[in-house]
Amino acid sequence: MAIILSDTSRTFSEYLLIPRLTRSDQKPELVDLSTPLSVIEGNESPKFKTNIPLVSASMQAVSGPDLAIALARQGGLSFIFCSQPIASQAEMIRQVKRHKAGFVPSDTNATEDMTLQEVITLMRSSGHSTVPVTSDGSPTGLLKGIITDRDFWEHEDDMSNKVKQHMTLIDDVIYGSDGISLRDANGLLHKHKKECLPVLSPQRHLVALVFKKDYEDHRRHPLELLDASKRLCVGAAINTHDYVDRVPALVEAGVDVICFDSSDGFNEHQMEGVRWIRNKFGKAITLGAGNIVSAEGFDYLVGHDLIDFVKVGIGGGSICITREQKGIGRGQASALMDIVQRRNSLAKETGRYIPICSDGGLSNDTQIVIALAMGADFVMMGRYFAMTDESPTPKTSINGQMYKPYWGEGTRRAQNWQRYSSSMESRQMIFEEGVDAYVPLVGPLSELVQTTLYKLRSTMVNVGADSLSEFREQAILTMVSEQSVEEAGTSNVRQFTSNRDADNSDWGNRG
Ligand code: MZP
Repeated sequence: MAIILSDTSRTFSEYLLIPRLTRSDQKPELVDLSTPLSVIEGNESPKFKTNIPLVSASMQAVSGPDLAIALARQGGLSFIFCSQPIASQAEMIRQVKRHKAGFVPSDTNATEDMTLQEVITLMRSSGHSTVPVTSDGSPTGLLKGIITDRDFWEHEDDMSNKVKQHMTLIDDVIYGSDGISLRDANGLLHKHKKECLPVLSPQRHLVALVFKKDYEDHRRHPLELLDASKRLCVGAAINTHDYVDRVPALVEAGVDVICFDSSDGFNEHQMEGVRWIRNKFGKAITLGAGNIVSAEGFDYLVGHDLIDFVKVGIGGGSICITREQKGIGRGQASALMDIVQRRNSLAKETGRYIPICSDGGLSNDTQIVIALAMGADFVMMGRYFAMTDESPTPKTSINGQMYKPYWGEGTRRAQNWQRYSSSMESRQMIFEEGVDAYVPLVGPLSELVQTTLYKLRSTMVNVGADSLSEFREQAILTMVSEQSVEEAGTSNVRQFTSNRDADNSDWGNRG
């Protein structure tokens, strides 16, 4: 006979944290949110950690290069989706690794023989008032000079004049050499009172520009997640069908972390893939596996000491219909607590600590806080990031409200790429496990993340925790009745402003 568990599948919204002593020296801004993504042996430091416990889901509608850059600048990590050809996923990884905060490729360039009228048109269309002049008008051509809107008077000068008659010649341009640090580049801007510094190769070809206005922006991102070469970090998802070709291409492109993307990772195919990757690349690469929802699945995945972290969650995703289509899954809180307990016993017995990612189903900041208090080291989210300006989908107006399309990886729409890919044998999709939907647009990722993190830090202070590991150790959670959930909202009062709703409600209703 089937085993019937005595527990009920629980979700995060059924729990609340009980405050504990807050010390007088504690402040939200002093809380450390860094968290491991790789196994910790004894007292050793993890080989990879993020500066905040948020990662973005490996989904077409979520983790493209722009979002990966924006999230890494906040201290988190994106997993670029694998439901695309290997070459395009590797190119997205390269785009993130190429992005050098503060060093931007020049997107508006002129040639010496352009007329002032042509340059004015160029400046107006790009919105830039400083334009490098290169031998061929390309962003990497030989730099001949710089022209700005202060080098001519639109209503006084002859607009048919050539750029070369008005530009600052290369010999008088202050520039930095390729390889210069951002600190030194900013030092040159400051010393010479310049707004823009071209960075040139030894042959004086244009490499990038550094702007004074970006300096303050850079100072605003103290938690940026950088690799040893000061490039932004990025993760990638892989599947069990083409990892033999995909993983080497991703490693070559510079990926920092890889993770199997599967709705059910308690699976021999995935373990074969894990073994293959470890045989080929050793322990240097940070490798995650999942998804699982039971201690039994955890034992299977971590049994051979091959993976760095596990991902927990089946069927909880906002666009997921796996539970109703296949009857498998588990309440996210129950799954997490079961696996955390097993992970903690393993750590006690062997000194080996496996980070856990709670993946999917989080619909407000409170649930992130509860997931982390329950033992997750970090959370993966799709809908949350899909709603931001930086997600890869177009903004769409519906009845005067702005939305972004958001669809599951288990939809025909997401899986359609296989039909055009030579690396994947096209598999027929008999039924879908996800839906195609819209989510409200909430604005820049930085604003959304900063609000979430401020709330998380405040709660950690309420519990007397200075770090996420202390938060997990000190958290006392209580289950709530339906009546107490009702009590938690406003009752018997009429609100005339929507501020409170906007702050506390699910992200979809913010703003
Ligand atoms: P959410 O943050 O939108 O609630 O959930 C995102 C998670 O849902 C993903 O990280 C992934 O684990 C899961 N997902 C993605 N596509 C599907 C699907 O089509 C899905 N069923 O369940």
